[in-house]
Amino acid sequence: MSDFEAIKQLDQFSEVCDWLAFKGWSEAEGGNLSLRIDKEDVPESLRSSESAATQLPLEVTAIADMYLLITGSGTRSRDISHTPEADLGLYKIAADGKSYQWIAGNDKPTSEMPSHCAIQNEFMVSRPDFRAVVHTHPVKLISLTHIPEFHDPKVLSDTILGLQSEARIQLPEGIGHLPFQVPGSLELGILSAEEIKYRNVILWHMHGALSVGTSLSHAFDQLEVVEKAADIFWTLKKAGYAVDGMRQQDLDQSMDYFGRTDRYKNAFSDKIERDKK
Ligand code: 2HA
Ligand code: ZN
Repeated sequence: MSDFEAIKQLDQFSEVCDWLAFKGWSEAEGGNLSLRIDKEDVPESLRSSESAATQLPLEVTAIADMYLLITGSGTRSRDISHTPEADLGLYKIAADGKSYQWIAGNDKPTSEMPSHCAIQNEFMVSRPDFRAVVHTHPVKLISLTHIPEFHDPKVLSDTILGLQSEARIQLPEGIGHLPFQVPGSLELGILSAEEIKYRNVILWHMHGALSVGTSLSHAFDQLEVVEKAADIFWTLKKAGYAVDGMRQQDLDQSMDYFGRTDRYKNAFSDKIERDKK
């Protein structure tokens, strides 16, 4: 076994990539993932690197000297569990947060590297127990972004997460929607990093979904919950039924029972504040 293969998080990584492929969410080369790995979990021989520094288009000082495992550009979700060392790269962020060094495995990171770095940086600033980012292309979620009224994330969240009685319990802060940005652009990364301060799942307009969590499995779980709720939406629509969802009193009672009322009621207060500016 190589030192790279000794990274214990590879199993979690492979399992989630397999599922993204099984679900049909990460078609062809679509989707990408990253995971912050604590120094103690990086095999000693892989803790430093002699490779040349690659400049980042943004400064990520909160993750200075930290390690990221990230999918390679052009890699396929369905291949990753078979060839993890060829498809996943281990990187170390420089001490000044302005560049990164490749350490082992794949050496050409995903085009969404700026988004992953911006989000990983934001985790350390505002929610340090978070360490995983999953981006993928679930069809029922992308379809929601084609509906103009869902460009308001409160309408989107209240409609979709009200269709199954546990969805809002899982995601009391709702889900976000970002207007179109060019895939892989720095703007997409910066806007995503701002959104994930408040919400764990964001839809990227006519592109896909982003989910963040304390582990890759946590991020994947949330996508399953939201995609299932979206599936209910489209199933009812296709059958010609109204999509009314849960009664408000049932939702309120559930939020109260699970101690989520404040998180639910304050769900979009950040957006109201930002819209005022
Ligand atoms: O990595 O999905 O958004 C392929 C993509 C880019
Ligand atoms: Zn994508």
